[in-house]
Amino acid sequence: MKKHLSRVLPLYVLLLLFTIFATSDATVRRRDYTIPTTNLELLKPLTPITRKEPQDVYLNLELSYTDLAPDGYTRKVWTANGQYPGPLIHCNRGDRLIINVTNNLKDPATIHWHGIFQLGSTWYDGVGGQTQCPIPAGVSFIYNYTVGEQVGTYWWHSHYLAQYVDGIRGPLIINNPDDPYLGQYDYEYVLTLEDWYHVESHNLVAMRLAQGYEAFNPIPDAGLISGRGQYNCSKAQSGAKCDSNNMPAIYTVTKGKKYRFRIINMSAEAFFFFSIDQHKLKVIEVDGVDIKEIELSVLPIHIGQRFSVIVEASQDSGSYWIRADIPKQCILNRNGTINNNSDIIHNSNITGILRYDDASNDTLPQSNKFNDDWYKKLSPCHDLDINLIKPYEAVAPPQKVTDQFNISIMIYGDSKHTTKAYINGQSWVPDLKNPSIMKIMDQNISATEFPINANAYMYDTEGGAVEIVIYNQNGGDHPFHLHGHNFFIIGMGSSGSPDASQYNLVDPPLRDTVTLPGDGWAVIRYLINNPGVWAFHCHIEWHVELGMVFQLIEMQSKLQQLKMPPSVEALCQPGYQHTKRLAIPFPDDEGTTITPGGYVIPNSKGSTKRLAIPSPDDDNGTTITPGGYVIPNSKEGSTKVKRTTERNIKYTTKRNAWKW
Ligand SMILES: [Cu+2]
Repeated sequence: MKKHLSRVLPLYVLLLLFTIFATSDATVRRRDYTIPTTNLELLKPLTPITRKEPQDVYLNLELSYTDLAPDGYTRKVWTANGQYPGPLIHCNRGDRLIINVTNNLKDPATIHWHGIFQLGSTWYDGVGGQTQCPIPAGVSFIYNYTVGEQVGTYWWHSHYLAQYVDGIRGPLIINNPDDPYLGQYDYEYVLTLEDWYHVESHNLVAMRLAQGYEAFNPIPDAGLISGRGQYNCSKAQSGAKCDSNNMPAIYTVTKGKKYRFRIINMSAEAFFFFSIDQHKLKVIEVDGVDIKEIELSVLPIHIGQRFSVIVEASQDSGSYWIRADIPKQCILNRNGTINNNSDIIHNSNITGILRYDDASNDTLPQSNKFNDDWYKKLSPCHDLDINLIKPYEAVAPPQKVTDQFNISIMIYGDSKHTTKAYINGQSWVPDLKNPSIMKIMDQNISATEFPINANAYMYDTEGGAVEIVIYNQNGGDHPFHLHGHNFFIIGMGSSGSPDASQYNLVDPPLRDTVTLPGDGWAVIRYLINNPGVWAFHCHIEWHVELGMVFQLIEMQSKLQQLKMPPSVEALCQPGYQHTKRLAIPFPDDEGTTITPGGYVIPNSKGSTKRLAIPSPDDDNGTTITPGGYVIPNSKEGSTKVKRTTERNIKYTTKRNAWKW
């Protein structure tokens, strides 16, 4: 019977194909897509911000569990405001973001603002074990910082264990009122790329770290574009709620118009080659820095990296594939690798659709992938050549170095056959109950006295410059992300070792995430101007869990003179986790409205009438005014205490200050 079937089946398939084509005039019929319940706002053009003046932006992020099916497979997603991807945060240069995070999960949580410098506000950087104690379950905490002079494309995500992989992540866009490319596009879109797992991250981490496990990182089940993807439900276990006809991300364009796409890779594991069939990408921004335009047909993007590209809707009206291909070489796999039966091994070409608004929505794109020199020039899992990225305003990197560090990266199994990642021989262990910031600012402990597994590297030369030479002694590629700064990439190589005479000290790219090639190296420099505790880590989340993290303690003596907001200290109080608190209403909540995205729209009196923002210890009566002052409670007296923020720390941030 089996033999008979195998002979007859191909005939049936042929007959079926013939029927489809014969009845559809050789066009491919639209699949009867199911509309997913994911966040739709990314598929709409950004509402332009027309004001020039900075404002206070109020936002509620409520973390909770929501059953969603981003790729058609329903699972418990860890969400902010019940949405996946999380709410889009859109603000202006200079705005103050006042974000009330209410943790209604059963686990602690933190939120990190990826790429934001936190100039003078390191305690709001959101790294558990480094810049704060995690927000306990049931507790609200307000992150309150300005984005300063930064503009461009960023994102936010949980920085507690591998929580962001379960869904707590979203875009953060800072509008530039003086955007040099403003006249060159008509609309803006945000587009996120994510790999997606059906198993919750804590289970995957447990398997990855299990004794005797010597294979690779968990293989994703699917890939998503702006939170949408497809999954072959025949692979799902029986009883799963699964729909193979999940609708992909569809971006609508009007012929003749130009679109700025802000592309963010928010993955745990995946590198992507991004492209749109028959539409060239004019790259104008890399990791928050405007660059001289480069025209590409395909864009390499590793985890944590961002690009803005201008796409002109200049082709024949129709539908075109948006492609996010994961090259096979970039998902390491061998026998025994977690989830190595995943469909993504066979189909790692993730797709969305670019559709002209006058095109029929009845047909699937029939466009073909670019087949030009760019694919030959680019190597899988590696960054865009650093020699191609030229900042819009060329800025010279520091010519002299005051503090130099050599860092080597390794991954290997220890004597107990447990795989760990090592930074100069040490695997990072977070001290969640007493993070670095508390040790330094609260207990006056110098970073030189930190335990060796804190992986702390210290420099205290105000106005000096750091150089970090990172050697990758592992064969895999690692996208390293630095908090608190972006950096000049003055050299990079896939083999050999750095040669200082070859460094670009004239016009190197500025990024905050650099991919270390397997067995290669990179050399970065940046100015010492932001006192804080800054994580530097591989953004492959599984490698973070293996310990591929170190922390840079910048200007400790300055840090010790600053005063941390009491609300941050309060998170570390023993027993704090037992205090059940509900969401903190913003003070003028009478008459305000909160949008589905969590934005607080002021009442008719206007935002200037807002009096005070209660901080999480408002039980004690402490308040923070919009001016950034902490008003202590009655027990501590009513004297206004000036809060230490960037407002009373002087920095030279002028661009020409980089010249030495
Ligand atoms: Cu890594």
